[in-house]
Amino acid sequence: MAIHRNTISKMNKQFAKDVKLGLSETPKNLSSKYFYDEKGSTLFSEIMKLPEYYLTNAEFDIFKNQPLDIIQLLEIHKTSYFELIELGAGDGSKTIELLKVLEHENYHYQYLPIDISQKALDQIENTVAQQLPNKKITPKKGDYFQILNELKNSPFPKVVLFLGSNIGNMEDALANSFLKKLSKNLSKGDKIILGTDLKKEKDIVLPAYNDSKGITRDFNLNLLERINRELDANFDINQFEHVPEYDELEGIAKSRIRSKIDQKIPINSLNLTVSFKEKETIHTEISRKYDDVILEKICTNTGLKTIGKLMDKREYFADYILEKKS
Ligand code: AVJ
Repeated sequence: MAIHRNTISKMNKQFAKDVKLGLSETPKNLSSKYFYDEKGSTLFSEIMKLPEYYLTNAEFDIFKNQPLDIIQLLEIHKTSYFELIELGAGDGSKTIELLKVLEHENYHYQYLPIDISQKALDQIENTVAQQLPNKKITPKKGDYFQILNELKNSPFPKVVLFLGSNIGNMEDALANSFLKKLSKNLSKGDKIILGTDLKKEKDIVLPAYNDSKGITRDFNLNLLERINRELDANFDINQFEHVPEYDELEGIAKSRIRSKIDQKIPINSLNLTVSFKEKETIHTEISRKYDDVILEKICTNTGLKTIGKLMDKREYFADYILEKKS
């Protein structure tokens, strides 16, 4: 038991630090990167299947219906070998549609999904084993940039996939520095496929973050439950609510957790008691929605230029093809 507790406390040092800081600031905040523990990852899989969460289907549509257009925009030749690197591949269901066509068309490439979660990598290996039994893939477990840095030494052209509008969780300035770092790990001519959810009416966006089954609510409030589990706290999630909003003009969906009452919550592992006023909120997530102007803005001084854009038929979602020009 002691060993068990020790291992856990070691793993959660950064989490503990970030929770302590975030809940001491005004306004209170917690990073959306902490959504994805085991329970959160399961809830996110359920979100992706919800009718209101149009993002996954829209991007799947692009990969299912326009793989040849994607390949054409990537300017890759059947004779030359390339590396297809995916950052945070999830279950790989979109990418597999591209892989199927690359296989069928006899392209020469290696598929390298990168994830910090071994479970995610196992899932991709299974998907590929089932749908393309002859394709050997090269999963890499670890930090995106650490692995990209290792891969930088290979002499082959690269295509990096960063799908699902995962970039949308970053403020624009952070997205810009993320793309700068990514670009530094690439060579001239390399490509990126960047999945982005597009700006659109509130009637479509907001329900994606406020589904009728309440899965997104559970996903958001799981952050408090995670603090209970990992930091020995006492949040009663019935005394908190999920508050999503979408500002159409700004194009950012925001999620907060709001206290229903005045309350004080002890977080024992942090030696901290957090006070909430009635209606006080914790900021937990932003989901940026893009257009060409914002995309260009986050590409500023990255050396990356848009050379193509593919959208689903409803034009809800776009996969931008970026090229490293300098
Ligand atoms: C995985 C970051 C793309 O922001 O749409 C889903 C996460 N949050 N429902 C998103 C999420 C609430 C999702 N991303």
